[in-house]
Amino acid sequence: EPFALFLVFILSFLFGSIPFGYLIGKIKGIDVREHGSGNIGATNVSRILGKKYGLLVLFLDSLKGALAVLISKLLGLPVEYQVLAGISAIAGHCFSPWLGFKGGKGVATALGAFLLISPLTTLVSFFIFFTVLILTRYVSLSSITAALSYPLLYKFFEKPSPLSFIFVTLGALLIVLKHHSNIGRLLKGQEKKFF
Ligand code: NKO
Repeated sequence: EPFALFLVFILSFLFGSIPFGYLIGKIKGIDVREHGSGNIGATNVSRILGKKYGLLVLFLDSLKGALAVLISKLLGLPVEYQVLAGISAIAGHCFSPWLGFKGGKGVATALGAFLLISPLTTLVSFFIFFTVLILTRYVSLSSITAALSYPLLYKFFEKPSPLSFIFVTLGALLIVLKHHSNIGRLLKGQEKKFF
């Protein structure tokens, strides 16, 4: 039923839109959007409030992406719709209505969502993320590399339908586009290293 399906995507978007990084900053009396990179993601929360809080945000932002996909899995929806639910959660995180349709960059939410879509692909791209991070110390570059390689790895490991492949590619592109200010800083050599 198209209407029920529509509700699943709305619900996924709403899950994704919960800005955990912003909320945890608020609890600590800080608007994380006014410090560091200005992002609400795990990396910036870690910069501002410390590793413990960064990991908490990473966990919660991933969890909401995983929950969105889990719901569509439990409803027995086909993979294409599961991917769309994941993308809805990523979009909710990137364009949160609670933050004036601004938000994060979607990496942690994609990690949780895509872990349920393709554990193998996600594990490998997690490894790519860490390799780039160890080599360059730029979280943004690591995220961008993981996102750009994700569709290719997904195609290789899962042999997805053309539609699933297109949806996953769109999700990855959204993440890359959301890093536009990081890309500008990287090109100018002004991006901050994480450690
Ligand atoms: O503050 O602009 P900033 O430097 O913070 O932050 C840039 C950063 C924003 O993202 C985050 C979340 C960090 C998550 C770290 C764990 C990531 C492991 C990713 C592997 C899988 C990725 C899947 C992509 C699917 C398309 O970038």
